[in-house]
Amino acid sequence: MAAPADVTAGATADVAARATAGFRSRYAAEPAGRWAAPGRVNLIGEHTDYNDGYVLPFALPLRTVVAAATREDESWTVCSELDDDPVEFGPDAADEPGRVTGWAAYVAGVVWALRDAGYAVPGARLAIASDVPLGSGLSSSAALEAAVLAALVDLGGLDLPAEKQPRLAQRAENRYVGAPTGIMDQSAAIRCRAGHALFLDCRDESVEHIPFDLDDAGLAVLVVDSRAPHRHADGEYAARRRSCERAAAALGVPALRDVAVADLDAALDRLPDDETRRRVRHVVTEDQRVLDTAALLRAGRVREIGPLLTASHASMRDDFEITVPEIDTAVEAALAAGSLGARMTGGGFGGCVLALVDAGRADAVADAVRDAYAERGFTAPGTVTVLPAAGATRLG
Ligand code: GAF
Repeated sequence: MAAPADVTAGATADVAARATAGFRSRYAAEPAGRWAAPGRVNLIGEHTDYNDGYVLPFALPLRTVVAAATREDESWTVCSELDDDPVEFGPDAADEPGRVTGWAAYVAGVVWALRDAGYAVPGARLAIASDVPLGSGLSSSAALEAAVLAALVDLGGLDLPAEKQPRLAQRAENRYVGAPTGIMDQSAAIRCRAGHALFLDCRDESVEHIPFDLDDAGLAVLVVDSRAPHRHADGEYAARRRSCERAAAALGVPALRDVAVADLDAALDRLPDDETRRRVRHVVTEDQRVLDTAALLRAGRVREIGPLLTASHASMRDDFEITVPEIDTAVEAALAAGSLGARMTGGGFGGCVLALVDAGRADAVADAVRDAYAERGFTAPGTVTVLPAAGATRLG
């Protein structure tokens, strides 16, 4: 990410042109269309999705674009601007989770999930270009899944409405790729609306698009890419999930979402060890912070959500233990420089921080984070301001 610039304008045009150029040069043909899906930041609600709880992400103006066209035979070829070698697979590899690996697994996973659900997926050629940074916790994988899914659904004329697509894309990631993620990222990539945050109930997948008008409030969201190397992120994520599921079983509830904040102390008393108690406290209080944040946004009181964001960070740092020194440094520096609130966003162990700032302070806050990084000897962070953008769409 570059420097705090506003990436809202122009990003999609560029990346779409790159996807089209990639298609033409690889396949010597014109694509039938181009489909885009965004990365996301999560305003609040971390590790609540797989506990059947609440999340409040919004889509980024950074997108992945797939240029695609059908082919006669039942096979799929996919190329990416980040890889010189295209990947080709047929129904055998598509039907066996894990056979296609690396970045193309997300594409094969979508084909697998569609076929597994009984859809007649058309054979296709696809070319991918993306502005969503990889490995920064901004959900580049869900953006890829959502863009490929939108393309195949359209090209095949498949009857799969947008509200049913996130679960299918999540299955691709869980079952084909093998990552035990929840449903937040795919929902954000598919169901977000420009200018709104997506309030999602991860149990019944109902959504509310809540206006999140930063300009109107004189505010900006600064996203800081911590550039921290992901340390054991996959294993630690899976361990957190297992710990939550064990705790729910011990408490005799279907999921931690079913523990009310008012009953939290009594629930904690019934858990076997301090670590599990802290994991549960994070999830239960985080769900409540999402509800409180959503209520403030509905009331147009955007400025007041800052303390909830900061409390969410403390909970992730102290109770869920998913932050790293670079991330904590960025949050502390952003707060010291006058942010209204700041927190890590995404699964943790690296990734990005978001800070809610007065629009005129974005540069100063970004500078303060860079200075704090330099003092600690960390690799310089990336910074960018963002506005809530739209979910997956076919481009004109
Ligand atoms: C990752 C996962 F993919 C999401 O499902 C969610 O659990 C998130 O981490 C943490 O809130 O992005």
